[in-house]
Amino acid sequence: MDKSKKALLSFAAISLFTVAVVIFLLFFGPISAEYKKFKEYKHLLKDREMFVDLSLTDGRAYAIISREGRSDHGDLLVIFEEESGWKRIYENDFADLKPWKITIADIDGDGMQEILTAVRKSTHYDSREGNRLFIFNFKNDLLVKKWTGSQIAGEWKQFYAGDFLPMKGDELIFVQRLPDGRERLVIYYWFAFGFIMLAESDAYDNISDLQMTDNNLIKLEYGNNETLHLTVKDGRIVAYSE
Ligand SMILES: [Ca+2]
Repeated sequence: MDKSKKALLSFAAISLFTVAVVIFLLFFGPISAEYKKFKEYKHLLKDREMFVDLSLTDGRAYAIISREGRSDHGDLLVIFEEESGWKRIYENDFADLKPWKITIADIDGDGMQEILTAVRKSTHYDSREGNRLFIFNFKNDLLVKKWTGSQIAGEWKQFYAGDFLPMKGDELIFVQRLPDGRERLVIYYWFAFGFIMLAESDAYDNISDLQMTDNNLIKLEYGNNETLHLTVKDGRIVAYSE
């Protein structure tokens, strides 16, 4: 084979490889972090159990697990602790609640972490099945209910917790569904015994993710891979401009 053919072949091979990598990253990039985490901790599971969500903090792993191996919601809340190897230190049957998200935050800023779970259920006030927030503390080896809300943020599809505003404790951001199919962000903070709404945003199409990136800064992903930086100002969540 002459030199130019060889060069052409290796060029083709490199191009093909690059295209394959780009396609792989496009399709599997966004889910890989979560998938990797589930895979890394898979050895903690028994039988047909599968992680629905997993939150790691301070030597503990808080998990929503499905005993039947389904991924849309779980039926068990499990806490693992690392002390010369991981141990399952607590579990609670959540079968009636259809839990699908777990995250750890200190909502009231007292130094004790809260366990925040998104569950899917109907309530006394609303017979339709919808997303609700349940908040617990894990105290003296028991799960203690701190707050359960049927009336927060109306109809919502996702929530995030993080400390990006000056008030005490972590704030909550809900992605609220509006009657016209669009979505908006609503921020709540803890005061005394419950949550107070702080601010809401304009409506956007298909909010897919957000990060609280800095002091009073939210990076929003919405629509067709669009990104926007938002900030809280005078009770509104508005576009950030420098
Ligand atoms: Ca707390």
